[in-house]
Amino acid sequence: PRWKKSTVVFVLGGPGSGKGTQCANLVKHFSYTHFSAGDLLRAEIKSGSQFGAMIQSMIAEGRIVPSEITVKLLCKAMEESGNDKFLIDGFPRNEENRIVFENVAKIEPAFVLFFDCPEDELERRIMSRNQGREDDNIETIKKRFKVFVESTLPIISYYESKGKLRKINAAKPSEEVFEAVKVLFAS
Ligand code: UP5
Ligand code: MG
Repeated sequence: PRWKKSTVVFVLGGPGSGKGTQCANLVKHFSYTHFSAGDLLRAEIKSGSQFGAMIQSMIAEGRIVPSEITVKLLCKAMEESGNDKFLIDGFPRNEENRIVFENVAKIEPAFVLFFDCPEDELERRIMSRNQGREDDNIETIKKRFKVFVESTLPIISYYESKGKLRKINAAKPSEEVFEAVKVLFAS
């Protein structure tokens, strides 16, 4: 399929770091299609899939859903999109995610955006939004932070060691963050 030769940018950062916000900004200026792995998983729960209950309980605990499920959803979304440039937001979250994606999709990211932001600011942002997400409560937020530090930070270091990491200070106002992000796509 056409998407196998696609350009992929992974968008990583702690919970509430602005991945979704900045991807929404990017698609207005550049010809990328945005997929949030978390959004795809939440849609899978709503669709009545056989894995729905399992996915739901894992998200409620801030745990990382098995790679096979997430990678399948991402590949299906890419295939159906008709585009060949993708922002993949919130994935890969651990080494297993990264390896399964590489093996199944056979795509290496062009680069990896990392939205760096202190935990207290992330907590403020998540607690002050009201989107009805089941994982937006203080207990689950703490678990999401812990999983981010233990499982996702090593992935970020991996891409840094490969020279693929583009680190952005995400603690600034959204417009300023976007100015820094835009530059990376303009070149
Ligand atoms: N906001 C944004 N930018 C701001 C700024 N610069 N200044 C001030 N406020 C800012 O933003 C969060 C909030 O902050 C919003 O109210 C926004 O207006 C404001 P948002 O853009 O939504 O941040 P984002 O990083 O997208 O936050 P999100 O909560 O979506 O991140 P998570 O990584 O926690 O959530 P995700 O949906 O990716 O994953 C949820 C769960 O799904 C995971 O915990 C896991 O259980 C599961 N999952 C997997 O298992 N595998 C996957 O591959 C992906 C997810
Ligand atoms: Mg998001």
